Amino acid sequence: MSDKVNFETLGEIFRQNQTFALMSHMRPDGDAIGSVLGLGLALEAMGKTVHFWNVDGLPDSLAFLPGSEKISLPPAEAPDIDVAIALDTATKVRLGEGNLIAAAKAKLWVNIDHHISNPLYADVNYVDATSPATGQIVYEILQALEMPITAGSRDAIYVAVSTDTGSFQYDSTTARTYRMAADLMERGLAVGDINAKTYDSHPYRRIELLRALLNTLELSTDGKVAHWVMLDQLRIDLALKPEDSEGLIDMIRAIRGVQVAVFFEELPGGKVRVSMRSKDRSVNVCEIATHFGGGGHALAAGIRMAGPIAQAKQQVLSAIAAAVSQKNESF
Ligand SMILES: [Mn+2]
Repeated sequence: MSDKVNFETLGEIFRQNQTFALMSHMRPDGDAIGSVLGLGLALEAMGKTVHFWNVDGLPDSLAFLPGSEKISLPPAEAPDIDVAIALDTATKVRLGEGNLIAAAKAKLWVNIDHHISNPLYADVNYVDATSPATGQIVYEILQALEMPITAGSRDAIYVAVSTDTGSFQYDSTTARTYRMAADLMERGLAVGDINAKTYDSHPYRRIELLRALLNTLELSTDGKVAHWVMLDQLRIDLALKPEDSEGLIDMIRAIRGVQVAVFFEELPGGKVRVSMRSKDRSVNVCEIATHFGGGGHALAAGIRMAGPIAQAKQQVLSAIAAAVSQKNESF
C-alpha cells in the first residue's frame, strides 16, 4: 500500500461522495481539531454534509476557532455516511471506540496524517511524515484541489500548524510552512489576535498545574534528561481538563543541556501517559515510544502504558538513558 495517494484521488473522493465524518485522535490538540475544521469547513463550503466528531469533544482552549461549535461527541448510533476521514491520528485505535462505532456505516476510510509511525490503516492513505502538521497537509490539499479556503479553514489551519511546530520554531518547520503562513495572512488572517487567543489565554489552573509539576522536576545526573510527574490526584484537586497540560513539556525541553524532556501523567484507572520531546534527531523518541507500544515523531512521541507510575518511569527513563548514552558514544 502506498503511503501517499495523489491529491487527485482525494479530489475524486470529495466530489463523488456527499456525506463525510471527520475525526481525529482522543485528547485532541490544536492540530487534531484544526485539521478537522480546516478540511471539514472546506467540504461544507462545497455543499457537502460533514460530521465533526471527537471522542473527547472540543477543548475549551480551542473554542475561539470559528466553526468549532460543530465539533461534537460521536453519536451512539451510526448515521449513514459515505466516507470516514481520520486526521492527525497515528493509529485507528487512537480515534477512540466511540468514533469507530459511529463511523460503522462508512463505505470508505481515508487516513490523512503526518506521524511516521502511522501503519496506513485506511482504504486510502495520505501520510506525509515530512509535514510538520496535518494542518499543513490539509492546506496543501485545499490548494492543489482549488477547494474553498474560508475564514474558518484559514484560522483552523494556522492554529493547527502553529501549535504543532511550537509557534513555527521546531526543526520540522519548513519554508513551505512559512509560505503557507504568509498566504493565510494575505487571506486576512489576524495574526496577533489569533496568536493571543492561542497562547495568551490560559486558565489560572494551568499555572497552578505548572507550579505542582515544577515541584516534581528532576534532572538526570548527566543533565541530559529532565522529567516531571503528574499524579491523578492533582487532576482532581485542581479540576484539570486534559488540555491544561498541553505544551507545558516545552518548558523543561528548553533547559540548556537537556536532550530529552519527559512528562509522566497518571491516568484515571492507573494507566500512564508518557510524552517525550527530543531536541536532537539522533535521540529518536519515536523509536523509544514504539518499543513500549506508542508512537509519534522523531522529536515528539508518546506512550500509553500500564502502571504503576513508578514502574513506568523506571522503564522509560532507563530506555531513554540508553538511547542518550548510545548517541553520545557515537561522537
Ligand atoms: Mn499533528
